[in-house]
Amino acid sequence: MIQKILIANRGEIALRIVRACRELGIKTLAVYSEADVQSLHVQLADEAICIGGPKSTDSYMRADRIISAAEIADVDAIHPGYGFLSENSKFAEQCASCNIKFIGPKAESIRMMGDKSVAKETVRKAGVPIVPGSDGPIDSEAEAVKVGRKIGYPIIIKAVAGGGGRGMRIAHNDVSFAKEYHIARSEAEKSFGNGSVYIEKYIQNPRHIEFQILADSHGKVLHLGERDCSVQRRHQKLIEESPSPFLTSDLRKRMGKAAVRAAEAAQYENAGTIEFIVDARGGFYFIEMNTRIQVEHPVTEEVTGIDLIKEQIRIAAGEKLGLDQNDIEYRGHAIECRINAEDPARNFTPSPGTIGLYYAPGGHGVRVDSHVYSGYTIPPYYDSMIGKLIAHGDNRKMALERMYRALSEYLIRGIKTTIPLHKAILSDPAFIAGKATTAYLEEFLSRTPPDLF
Ligand code: MV4
Repeated sequence: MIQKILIANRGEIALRIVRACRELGIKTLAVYSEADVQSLHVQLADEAICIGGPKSTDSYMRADRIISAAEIADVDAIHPGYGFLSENSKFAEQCASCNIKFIGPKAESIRMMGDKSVAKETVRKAGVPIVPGSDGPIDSEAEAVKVGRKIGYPIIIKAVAGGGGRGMRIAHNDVSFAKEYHIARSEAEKSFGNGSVYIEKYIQNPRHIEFQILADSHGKVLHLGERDCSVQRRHQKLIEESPSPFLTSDLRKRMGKAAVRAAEAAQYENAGTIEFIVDARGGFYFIEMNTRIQVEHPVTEEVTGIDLIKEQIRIAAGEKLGLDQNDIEYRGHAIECRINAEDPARNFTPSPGTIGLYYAPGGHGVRVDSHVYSGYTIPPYYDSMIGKLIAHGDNRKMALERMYRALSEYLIRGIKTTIPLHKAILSDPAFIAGKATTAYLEEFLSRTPPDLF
């Protein structure tokens, strides 16, 4: 039985978890930094403990302080949200050794999927398609060039400990490849304390399509369909939607089966995401698994009607999934726009500060997940996402129209936000036609005068 949960996060996801717990009758403990006293999740949780200074390395990253708070308040479980300690296998282990349930996969699954090269090899053995490349890490320039010639250019070099696009380099010939190989190694060493890299054929302008997984502790693994996350800038997603306008029902079936096989190969438990890149011809390739709940999970919730945070908690409590794969029904279309405190017309410079008037949209098919309100001050210490606007409709056209309507109602005064950019994208024929690949946003920005957003 889980009676009380510590929420080891901040912002909208902390509030999202408080809300799920309330509905389940579970008590909540918020932990917060000195910069987050005003946050709605601190106000709405049953209890709150300040765990340190504003910087996340002094608070939300401090496993020792979080576990101390958990012991003091006598919680049964910790929900890590996304980011911070959510994919830290040592933290998951520490929770287990203190007899606190970590609401997420076993430490061993986190560790295995955290090594992107081991993850690839694990799912390959289970029959999941991967991008052609090196078998495991590459340890010398000579080996790099040899394997590079075999797979052919362009080639992408990725850090074994990377993920989410961090520490990737692209090379187009032997000369640049040798150079990029050394740069990638030293960057990986600096960023992750692990200089190990692997290489893959570089798939140009793919779509980024991921499958939501739920797996219980009794061995049942389900997928809940896909999210198309192709609209992104420097690996920060801006818009996500489900279903993907690119997938045929045949491709969706094959990718869904592959996603389930990938999770089974990792002996996965709880909510997770299998990331694929999909080329123009419909070839799909596993690239990595995210062993956490993701920012864009509401898109799947709106289409399937399944509350993913509640499912995470039930799974952690040892309950069996109540559904079979065939019971999952997909209704209509959902789209999410990330609302960031940034100025898109000034190269997305962060725009922290105090919100004056705040008015959030509502009405049929509109959902706002945000921890902010009129008079709230956005601290400069964390990432700039201040909320998510999600629209659901019977089909893609209706969801896009509803999203545009909701964006037009959304008032956030006093700071710059991505709202005007979203309105411009939702008016763009290429986006409306469902043609966006991962190259889309940059191309859109280069042909659109900034005064239009
Ligand atoms: C790739 C790729 C093309 N070819 N791998 C980006 C995030 C990380 N999860 C893996 N990513 C990619 N891996 C191969 N072999 C393209 C991406 C990619 C991407 C690359 C450059 C610019 C934007 C991108 C957006 C999504 C995915």
